[in-house]
This record gives sequence, C-alpha cells and structure tokens, in this order.
Amino acid sequence: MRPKTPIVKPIGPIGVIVAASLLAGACGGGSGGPGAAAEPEDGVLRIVADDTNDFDADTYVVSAGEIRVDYVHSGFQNHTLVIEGIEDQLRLEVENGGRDSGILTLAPGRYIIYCDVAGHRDGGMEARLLVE
Ligand SMILES: [Cu+2]
Repeated sequence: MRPKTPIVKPIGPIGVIVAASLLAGACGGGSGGPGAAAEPEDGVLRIVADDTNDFDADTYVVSAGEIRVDYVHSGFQNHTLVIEGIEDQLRLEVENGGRDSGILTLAPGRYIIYCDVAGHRDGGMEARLLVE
C-alpha cells in the first residue's frame, strides 16, 4: 500500500498555452443549436476570463446605450478589463474566481477590450466589442 501523495500542479510560465486559441473559432453563425449560445440579457455584457489569459469569446455584441458589464473569473490569476481608448471610464478587476461589474454608456461602434495586466494583452487577452 502506497500512501496517496498530493497532486501538485506546477504553475508554468505564461505563454505556453497560446496555441489553444487557434482551435476555438468554430462558430460560423446561423442555425444555432440548442443551448449553443445563451441569449444575452439586454443591456448586460458578460465576459468570462480564465487562467489561459483569454476571454470566453473573441467578439462580444451589445446594444448601444447604458450597459452593465459583468466580469467573471473562472481561474485564479489577477485580470482586469478595460476598453481601448476609454480606459478611464471602466476598469474591472478580478482574481480567485471573483467577479466585478460596472456600468457605462457606449455609443455604437467597434471597440477593443483587453486586460491591462502586464503581458496579458500580448498573450491574447484581447477581444472585439461590437456596439450596435
Ligand atoms: Cu489578464
């Protein structure tokens, strides 16, 4: 009988995991299987971050006007969420599975959201936001 040894997950250097994002872009639009995409609540933008330095989508769509942004974390690393060009209007921050939210008003257009923790945007923590 061997004593059970605890499983220790080594925390590797950031950047090894980038290739995974290439595999994720399979949704071509149309049809939409059951449960494939939850219909977003109007005026709410929900974004999930994880420890592969990625968001849960490459493109988010929301209606123009007042928007509540819910930023949810499914990992442990510290992440932030800002919108390029209007970083002073909204800055959300999560870690350890937490969540943060904020409200701002957006005009129609194309925006870029990203995490401003050093190195994370370069690692892929960037996505498009279409406001229509
Ligand atoms: Cu980050």
